[in-house]
Amino acid sequence: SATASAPPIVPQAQLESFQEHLSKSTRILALLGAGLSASSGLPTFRGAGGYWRTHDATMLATPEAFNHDPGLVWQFYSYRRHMALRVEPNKAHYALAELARRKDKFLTLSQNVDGLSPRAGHPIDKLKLLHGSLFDVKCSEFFCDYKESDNFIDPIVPALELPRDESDPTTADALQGRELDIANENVKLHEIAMKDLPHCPKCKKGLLRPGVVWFGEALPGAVMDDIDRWIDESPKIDLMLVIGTSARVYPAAGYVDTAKACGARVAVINMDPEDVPASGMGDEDWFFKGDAAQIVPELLK
Ligand code: BV8
Repeated sequence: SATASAPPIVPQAQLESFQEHLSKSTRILALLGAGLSASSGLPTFRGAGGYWRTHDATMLATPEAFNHDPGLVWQFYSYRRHMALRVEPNKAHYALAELARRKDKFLTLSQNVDGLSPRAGHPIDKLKLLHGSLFDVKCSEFFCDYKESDNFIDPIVPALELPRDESDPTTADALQGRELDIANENVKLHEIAMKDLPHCPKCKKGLLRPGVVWFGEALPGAVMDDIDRWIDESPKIDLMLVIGTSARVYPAAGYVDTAKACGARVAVINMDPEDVPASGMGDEDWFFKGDAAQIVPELLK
């Protein structure tokens, strides 16, 4: 009996018009966000149960939070390192890596720090990690230049071992009745003695910190310069892919406007049409609603 054919992941007419443009594109820019990794099992920042809601990540992903309570911030990052190490890249990560191998003038800008694009074999010369990586660590002392990449030790120090049930130590219920209010300097989570936190092997003095860009910190200058040089080369960008991101965090989100100013056509892939802010969007050429892990491989076939 004929199997009931599943409804197409992407409406045929939209797919054809996109693929027609893709085949002729000579310079493509992609901006990736947490929605790309959602299907791999990593909660997005603001999705249900995502980090923002439970951790108030905007409070934790800051230099102030780290200076005030490095043990708490390290628990947040150690938990995310643990989660990211336990999941796999999905078909969309692989499809983007494949496109990068196929198209000479293609550049992926990822806001994600989860390490899944590198693990999918994305050519690193065509992948810019705008916000760093959970698996980079560096010395937090301004005078020390110690940096380490691909640190996959989990937990990075024994004191950061997760509770037996691997529950996230900093979610709202884990804090039941405990104040987690950094701004008002209230009680901390269970104490981790400073001496048990990761320290810099070079200067011996400083605490190591996650090699990510916190709110209020500048994105790596060299990365931004590389991107600007690439954008200024000819031919101009003619296609911009905005995948699984609410495009609310700047300056990363600004690249969408830059591509549009170059005359690029814009394809947005997002689970929630309402979530992509009007600014910089709303007049995209294609909006593909649904799971990036399903849609992106279809589009890039
Ligand atoms: C800077 C690393 C200046 C850390 C991150 C007001 C006050 C304070 C600051 C600001 C302000 N206004 C603007 C700013 C600047 C600030 C900013 O933009 N804030 C926002 C919140 C307004 N930006 C900064 O601070 C930047 N630095 O400006 O420095 C400066 C300059 C010179 C010198 C000194 C200083 C630094 C920003 C980098 C912050 N670090 N990450 C960490 O991860 O812990 S940002 C972090 O959040 C992520 O990296 C990501 O970029 C962002 C979350 O965004 P998304 O990835 O889009 O995730 P989100 O959950 O929001 O959305 C998921 C989307 O996927 C949704 O649309 C959803 O519908 C969709 N989706 C879900 N499931 C699926 C799906 N789509 C498809 N398929 C699915 N299955």
